[in-house]
Amino acid sequence: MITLNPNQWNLVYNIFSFGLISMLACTVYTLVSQSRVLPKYRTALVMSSMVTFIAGYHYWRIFNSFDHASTGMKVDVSGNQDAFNEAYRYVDWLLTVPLLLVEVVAVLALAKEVSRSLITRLVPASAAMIALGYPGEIATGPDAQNTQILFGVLSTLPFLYILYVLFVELGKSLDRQPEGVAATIGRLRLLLIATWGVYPVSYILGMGNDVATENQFVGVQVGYTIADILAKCVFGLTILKIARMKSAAEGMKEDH
Ligand SMILES: *C/C=C(C)/C=C/C=C(C)/C=C/C1=C(C)CCCC1(C)C
Repeated sequence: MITLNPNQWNLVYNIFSFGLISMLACTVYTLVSQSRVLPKYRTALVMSSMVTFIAGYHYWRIFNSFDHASTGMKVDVSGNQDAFNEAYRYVDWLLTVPLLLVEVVAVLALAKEVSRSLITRLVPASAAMIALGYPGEIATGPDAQNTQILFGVLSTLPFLYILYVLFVELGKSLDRQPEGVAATIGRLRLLLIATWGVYPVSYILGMGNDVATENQFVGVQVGYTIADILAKCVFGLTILKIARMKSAAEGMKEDH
């Protein structure tokens, strides 16, 4: 059990609620925007809608789990049956992180074989990154920190590999893209690294032996939620913007 002060408890409660509605609003927005881009870019928008829909569902579960685990300002973080369930987050990431990478590849509309080769490397690496992070995330007890460090390092290996593929491998195919497109993709990658980089930082915030302190719990939950909103909603809106720019450049007329 940890005992939050009323401000901390309200902050966590409200940020989960904000995360939930952000995901739902983005899902609707990207869905109704389908007709504003050329058909070849619609897959990227479908991926974005799926990502925020899946995340919206999990924020609903996370929100309820927090409410359920609370008795007044006391929150059960023991990992037992009625405790706050951190697994929803990792199940969410296991599904949404590979989809986000497919979303990036889809909006680029590269040659089929290039897309396939990127996806077959990025998807397994991202699943490994999340799966390896989980044992570290849930570790508690007197030696928890060793487990957290071990799995944090293991999870960082596929993370670095993903960055390598996005920056080095993808960079090669960018040379063959028109000037404006290459610049936009460059900005998309920067947004990705800036937002994905928040996750390992939040993970480190939560490290330590025995049960997390109140400040650690709040820091980790707020950090992950803000990162999710940036990496899924803001990212999805950027994908939409790129798809619209490319559609316009390829001769699509706006009908309003
Ligand atoms: C929508 C959710 C996203 C984009 C989640 C991304 C998650 C990561 C980039 C997590 C990375 C981690 C490490 C690199 C090491 C420590 C453990 C993780 C799983 C937090």
